[in-house]
Amino acid sequence: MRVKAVEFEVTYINLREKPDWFLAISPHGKVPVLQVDGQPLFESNAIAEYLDEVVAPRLHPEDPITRARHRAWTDYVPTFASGLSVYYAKTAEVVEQRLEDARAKLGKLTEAISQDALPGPFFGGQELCLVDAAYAPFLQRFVLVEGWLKTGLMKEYPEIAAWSAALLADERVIGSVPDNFEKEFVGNLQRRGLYVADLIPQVAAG
Ligand SMILES: N[C@@H](CCC(=O)N[C@@H](CS)C(=O)NCC(=O)O)C(=O)O
Repeated sequence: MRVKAVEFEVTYINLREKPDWFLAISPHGKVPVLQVDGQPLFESNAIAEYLDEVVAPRLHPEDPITRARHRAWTDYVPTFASGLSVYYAKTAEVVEQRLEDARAKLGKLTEAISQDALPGPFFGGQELCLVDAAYAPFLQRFVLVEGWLKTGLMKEYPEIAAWSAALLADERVIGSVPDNFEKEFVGNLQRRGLYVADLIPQVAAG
């Protein structure tokens, strides 16, 4: 199930071996890139906003103030994600050292939810919105890693846990990654030699 009924083709890029054609269209050598009529669009938010403008249904709120606040919280994604680098630490000591910073970022996101998103279940209320789309990939990964690392962080922030649960149960979020997502993700954690990789049960590690 998709949010937007639009024809598209996906090409997954091996980021350890980027093809030349990809480097030619991606100004920072990063994914995602969306090719529209031969024009490459880059930066997730720019791509999401473009699609929201050209393909119904509109996910951004109608009210300009609400929309601006939604954009502002979407801008917070990179800071939020950097705070959860606790999950990508190489040793147990570094996990400990990064917990406080993670709490600061989770606390800030809880403020966002309390001020702009309640009663949920999604950030914009009953309907999925672009803020959900921006955070979902990060929450999807953090929830997986938390399941193995068990820092207890998600339990400390019930609003974020509830939002994550709503997103992770949504068919549109589930369908946003390929079937082998967890296996590929685990392989990536192992290749990077991260602390959490040693805690993953064999069956998940495949
Ligand atoms: N601000 C960019 C960030 C994109 C980004 O960091 N992509 C990562 C994967 S999630 C990537 O392509 N990394 C490859 C690299 O930096 O070599 C966006 O939101 O599109």
